[in-house]
Amino acid sequence: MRVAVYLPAEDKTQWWVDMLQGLLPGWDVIPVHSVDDPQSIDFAVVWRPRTGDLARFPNLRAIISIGAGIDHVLDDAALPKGIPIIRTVGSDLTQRMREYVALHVLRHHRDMPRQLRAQAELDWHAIVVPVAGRRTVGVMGLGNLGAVAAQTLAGLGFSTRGWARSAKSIDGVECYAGAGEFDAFLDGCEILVNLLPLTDDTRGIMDASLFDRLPQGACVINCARGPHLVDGDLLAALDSGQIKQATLDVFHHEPLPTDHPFWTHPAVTVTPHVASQIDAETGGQIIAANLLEFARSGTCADVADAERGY
Ligand code: NDP
Ligand code: OXD
Repeated sequence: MRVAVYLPAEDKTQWWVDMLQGLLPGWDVIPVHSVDDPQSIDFAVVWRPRTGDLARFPNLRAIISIGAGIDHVLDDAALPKGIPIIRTVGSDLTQRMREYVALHVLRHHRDMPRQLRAQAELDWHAIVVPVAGRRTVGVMGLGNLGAVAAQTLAGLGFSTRGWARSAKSIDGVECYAGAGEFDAFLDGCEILVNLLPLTDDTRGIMDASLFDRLPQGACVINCARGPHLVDGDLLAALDSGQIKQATLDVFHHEPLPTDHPFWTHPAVTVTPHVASQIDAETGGQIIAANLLEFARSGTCADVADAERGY
């Protein structure tokens, strides 16, 4: 079997090539830029492939996304149709996201930014917030990551809601489904976490109309994809006080351009797409196992639904 690997940084591509080669003895793993016989490629392992890279391989059996999202693959305007896309998921990823969501929800809940400002001003300023059970938090997206995040928040005692496309039942989480229940889900949500996949239906979902449906002073956390958020609408909502604080891990352009107002906004916390970056060695093992399973059986558990977009 021959595998072509592409990541935007060449040194990272070589690192993944070496690691996967070690995990797949007898296979041939090469960087996309070294492929001289495109017909021979069976699998492509990619993160943000360049337009047309994948279309070069006429005998491709599957595309492997180095990550849970497949939007970066579907973005390729020349993507060959009908090739299975396998996402990379696992307990390492869900655990990291669980930690990130708990950290930032608790930070907003306890108003840590205000508390830290008080310390900087040598101000003994006691902030007493409602107990978690009186704080309503909502998670948009109840898949691999969102369901675990919601369970974690419920476990911390928050009044927790979740929203997905289809109906769910998660212990301790009030679940809402579909566009028809979106308003009810948002109504009263004081801290909102986004864990949706980026699709035509969800692009721009975090806009002025969503912010207006949250209670005044709500906090938002975007750890899914940058284009879920309308940046200008968030800045306006922060300026008006409709939104009090935002934690953003993902952006329209990554790295976030140095002149972007989010970097210096006092009510915005920026993290560099690290909410849940899978440990590369664990990710490599998952990818190798998926490749072996797909080569053996023609499918594997982590094949995404490209039509649906996730
Ligand atoms: P899943 O595919 O497992 O789950 C997606 C969830 O979103 C499902 O519950 C789905 O509903 C719901 N959903 C999809 N479309 C809609 C819609 N139109 N309306 C309501 N709900 C919808 O995804 P994961 O949990 O694995 O990952 C989510 C996203 O997180 C990824 O796509 C990626 O963009 C991002 N991510 C970010 C990382 C980071 O470090 N910042 C790391 C990893 C992922 P249903 O269950 O009904 O289908
Ligand atoms: C992913 C990501 O999709 O890292 O896994 O964002």
